[in-house]
Amino acid sequence: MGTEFPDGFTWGVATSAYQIEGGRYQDGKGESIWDRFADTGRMPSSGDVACDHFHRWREDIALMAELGVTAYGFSTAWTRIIPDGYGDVNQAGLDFYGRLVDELLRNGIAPWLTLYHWDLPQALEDRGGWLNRETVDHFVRYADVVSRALGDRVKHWITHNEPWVAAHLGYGIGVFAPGISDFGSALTAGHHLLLSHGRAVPAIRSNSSAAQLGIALDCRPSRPASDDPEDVATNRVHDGFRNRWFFDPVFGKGYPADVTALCDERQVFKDAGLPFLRAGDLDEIAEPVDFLGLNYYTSVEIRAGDEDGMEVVLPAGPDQPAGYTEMGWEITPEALTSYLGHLHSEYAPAAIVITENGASYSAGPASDGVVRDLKRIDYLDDHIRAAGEALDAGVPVAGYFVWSFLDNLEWVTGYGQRFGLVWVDYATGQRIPKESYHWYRRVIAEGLPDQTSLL
Ligand code: IFM
Repeated sequence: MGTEFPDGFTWGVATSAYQIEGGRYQDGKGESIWDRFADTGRMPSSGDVACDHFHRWREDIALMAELGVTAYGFSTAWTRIIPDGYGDVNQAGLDFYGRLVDELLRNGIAPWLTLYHWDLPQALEDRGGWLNRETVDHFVRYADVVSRALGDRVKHWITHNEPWVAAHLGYGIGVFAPGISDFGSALTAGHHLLLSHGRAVPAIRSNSSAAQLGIALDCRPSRPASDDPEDVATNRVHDGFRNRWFFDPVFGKGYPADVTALCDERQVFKDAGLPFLRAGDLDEIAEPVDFLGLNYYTSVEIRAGDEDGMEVVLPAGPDQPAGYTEMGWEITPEALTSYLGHLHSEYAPAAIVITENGASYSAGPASDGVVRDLKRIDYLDDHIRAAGEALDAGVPVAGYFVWSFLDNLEWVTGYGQRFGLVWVDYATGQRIPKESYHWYRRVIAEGLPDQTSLL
């Protein structure tokens, strides 16, 4: 017998603005670092049109309603609302999200609004981006503007999605926008992202007193390749840089001492310690939240000599060995169960919501038009079961969002990686619900079947 998910459990789907909206030049939208990254040839395709959700949002919400989700996780594009990140507010941008939220509510779907899914206004990047502490103030103002406008209707807010990615891929190794490669910069950007989270929480609360607030942290649970003390030590370092560096300060533990010691040892900032850290910052970052958002896809095995936390498993396309998705990510649902248990015992968040989980498989429409994405169903089934096991063991898992609702722009890997429950024909914009969509609809309506075995 599988887990019974309680009444009130949140079943959702998620997307992000740059990955689906398109509408780049519409209604006064400003330029983001991802627009610039695409324009300068740093990625194979741009999000200029993407899924054209900017025009097709009613159709998309109708598909969500049919799916039966109780929540939709999406992000607002800062540049639609404040085109330069500072300065004038663009009412047309706010109105777009206002219409979206109203339509969701009309369909009984709770909007879960993420303020930042990596698309920093380019005008702020020109002033130093997340390396400039002033960006924190601009973000808090943006949070205030959005929550003033939508806080009467939006009751679930996420400040940042995956700050590790924004900091390390964007400023540490430069494979993501804005394309800066400097380890110290990644730590600086990460700190300012976290500080802006902590400061935005009270700003949002003051505009939306009944709101539930959180942050969505990505993770790479890791295990040592062997009992060899060097593998064990390297694994600890990996976990420190990749996971604890973000989870610890959000939950009041500050930056992990073993990792800051390593930064000193490696002279990341010469002898300056952590120069971005000011008195009071850690208290602000630890502002209490109502839930922890967890984005989980995979876990990794670490051995001595591996990069200590900066691992980026590059996609290798559709010819992956069994046990891997097309992103080249190993399928490890058991690590989701154990990591949820670890988060519960280590940090005791009031609730944990799995804000992203899903798999990239390129299966498309067969000659009969049906998209038989059975591997995705298997992946989702395994992971929902894994979340259920944690719930059974007493972890307060309160919701689960599939990444993603639609196939969309998978950042620097372009449109080839498809995570959606709904197939998107990028030439025409046509949407085709995949078999996984129909399967998820039954899970939401009836619960998990005792066993799903498709492959
Ligand atoms: O598509 C991304 C999303 O933007 C953030 N989390 C991981 C997803 C899959 O790579």
